[in-house]
Order: sequence, then structure tokens, then C-alpha cells
Amino acid sequence: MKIVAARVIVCSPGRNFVTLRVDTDEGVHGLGDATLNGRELAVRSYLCDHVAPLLIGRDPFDIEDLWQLLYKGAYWRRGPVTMSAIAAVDTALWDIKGKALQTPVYNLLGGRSRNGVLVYGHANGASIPETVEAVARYRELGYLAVRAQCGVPGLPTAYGVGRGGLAYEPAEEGLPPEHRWSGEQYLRMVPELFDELRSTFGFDLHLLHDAHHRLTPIEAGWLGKRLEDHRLLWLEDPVPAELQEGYRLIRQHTTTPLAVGEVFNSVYDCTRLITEQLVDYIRATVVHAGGITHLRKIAHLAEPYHVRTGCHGATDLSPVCMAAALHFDISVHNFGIQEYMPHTPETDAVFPHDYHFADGYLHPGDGPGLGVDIDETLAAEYPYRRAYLPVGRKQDATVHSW
Ligand code: EZ4
Ligand code: CO
Repeated sequence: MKIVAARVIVCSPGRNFVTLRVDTDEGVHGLGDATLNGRELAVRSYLCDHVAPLLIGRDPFDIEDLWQLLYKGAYWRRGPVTMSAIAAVDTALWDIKGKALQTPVYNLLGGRSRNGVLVYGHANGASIPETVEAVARYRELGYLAVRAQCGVPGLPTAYGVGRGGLAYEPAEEGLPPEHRWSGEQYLRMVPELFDELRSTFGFDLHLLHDAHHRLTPIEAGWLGKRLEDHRLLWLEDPVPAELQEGYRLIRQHTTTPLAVGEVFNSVYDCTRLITEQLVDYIRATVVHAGGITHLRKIAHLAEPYHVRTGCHGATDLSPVCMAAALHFDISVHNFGIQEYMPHTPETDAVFPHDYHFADGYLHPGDGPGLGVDIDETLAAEYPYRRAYLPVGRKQDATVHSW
């Protein structure tokens, strides 16, 4: 089998997605997600201008060799644009191999290790009572794990809080909005929120929270300690993780489980976090961390250190990435949980897929390959629209992590 074409489709059915389609001389094609929220066109250019010409004529079954060719062969290593582009190729090749061998991708990854993939949904509200109501709605929908985010008194906007409904979409059309941040005000709100959630729902529901890279290490230590008795499944991204050894400081102060890594793009971003057992869950995902091939290496490094996976799964990761993540999740031994924000009906129509949600779990399809396709005619009705993630600033306007 030979690769005869590699094309990039950019579409915006509610939000922007970048999709790679790889075609072979035997009529089998594969898809890979290449979406990098707010920097979509850079990955498109990387793929079209620099990667696609290298793929023509190659055997799509040589997944490891092609991965190394694109990684080591570029000379310039790592980075989100490069690794998202490599991820898209890698994902498409697994899809092709599954279809060619007439088996779901999870069978190529060792087979199923569990009955379904435990997921968590996103509950949010402008106030604590609204957030409690939102968590109740997720419970009624069958979710066993829910992430709770809430508005902060004194701040006009808060991460993870939309219009009070089920959906939250961080990217906004046009140039980036600027959001204010106050660690003091946020740290007053979060303990009250979880006091209320535990007294309302008890301990039968997994609760999670995302601090979204905004705290200082000592603030994070205090918050984790204050939340310990609420038994969170995890506290996510308490501080930015460029300084991996910095997590030692947080660990000294709290036993609240920590999850880190949705912005990571390689195993080198997390070797110390994993081998020194500084985190409990690693959130790297298929599209931003070099595809299924590289994500498996991260998971395999994590396994002996009792670190479990918790793949990023926000709506800016397309259904192609979600399908790939589910084949990975169902097969990898040290799976922990999968983030799940359902896509809009427009997105689902452009990307027909056979994974489904039931009783708190997602299930990958049992058909050949990844079980997801793209309707290119429909996709063409939704052209790219410039959009960015917000920018964070403190009360005195100093730029802060968003
Ligand atoms: O801000 O996907 O845990 N989920 C998150 C997401 C990220 C977006 C960035 O594109 O933190 O909401
Ligand atoms: Co997050």
C-alpha cells in the first residue's frame, strides 16, 4: 500500500477544526485531527507546505518509522505546531491500518482493557447555586464524574463559565478578549463551592476542578490542603508546568491528586513530573502530543509510577481526536478518566462518528479504524473564522496565564 495524497481540510462548524486526510492507492483513507486552538493555520501550513510532500509514495503501515522520520527528520524538535502536525499524520495512519486490516484501532493497541471509558463533564455557573444546579443536571444525564467551575465574585469573567448552560466554548471570534484575574478572590470562592457541592451530593460523585495554570505554587498548596477532605478526583493545572520540579513544592503541602499536561506536546515535558511522582494524572492528548504513537509512550512511562491518564477532551479537539483518544483509553492499562465536552450538532454532522455515551461512559465504535469520517461537502459550508483564546491580566493589568 502507498500513500497517494495528503490534504488538509479547515472548517468551522461552530468552531475551527483542522483535519488531515491521507489517501492510499488501495482506496483506503485515514483522518487525523490537527486542531491547535487559536493557531490553526500555522499547523495547516506545516502540514501542507512541509509534511505532505514527504508522505507521497510511503507505506502507511510503517507508522513508527514515519513518526521518527517526521520528528527526527525535521531537525527542529517538539513544539505544539510540529507535534500537532505529526499527531495528525500518526492518527490518520492508525485509522488506515485499522480499516485495511478490518479491525478497530484498539485491537492494534493491545485490545480492550475495560468495558467503557469513564468520562467527566463540565458543569459551570455564574454563582455557587447555579453551579450546584449544573452539577445536578449532569448527574441526571448519567455522568459519574463532573468538573465544577464557578464565577468569582468581583471578576466579570471566570475560566470555564459560559452562559450557565451545559456548553462552554473558550475561543472567541475576532481578536482575543482580555479577562481579569485575582488569586485572592478566586481562593475565597473555590472552598465554598466544594463545601456546598459535597454537602449537596455526598461522595458518590467524582468531582474535579481546573485552576487553569493561574495559581502560585504556595496558593496551590493551600487550596489543595483546604480541599483535601472533599476528595477531589483531581485539581488540574494548579500552576503552569514549565518548571517541572516546581511541583515538589505543591506536593509537600497537599495530598489532593494533581492533573497536569493538556498543553504538553512530548514525553520530555513530563519525565520529571512522572518519575518523581509529582502528579497523579497526565493530561497529554492525541492531537497535541504527537498522536497515538507518542501518547502511548507517555502512558507507558507513567504506568510503573502509578500515574494514570486523563486525556484533554475539550470541544477544540475534533471528533477525530476524540475517537482516537477513546481507542487509546480503552486499551491502555493505566487509564484514569477522559474529559468529555459534547460537540455541537453542527460539528457532529460534519464529523459522523460511531462512539457513543451511555451511563457515564464513552464507548469507541467497533467498526474498522477509528470509526469517524468527515463530510467534506458539509464542511465546505463552514469556512474558517479568525478566533482566539482570551488573554489573562491581573487587577493591575499585568499579563497573567489565562
Ligand atoms: O482551556 O481546550 O480542561 N480543559 C481546558 C480547556 C482549555 C481549552 C484550550 O483550547 O482547560 O478548556
Ligand atoms: Co484544563
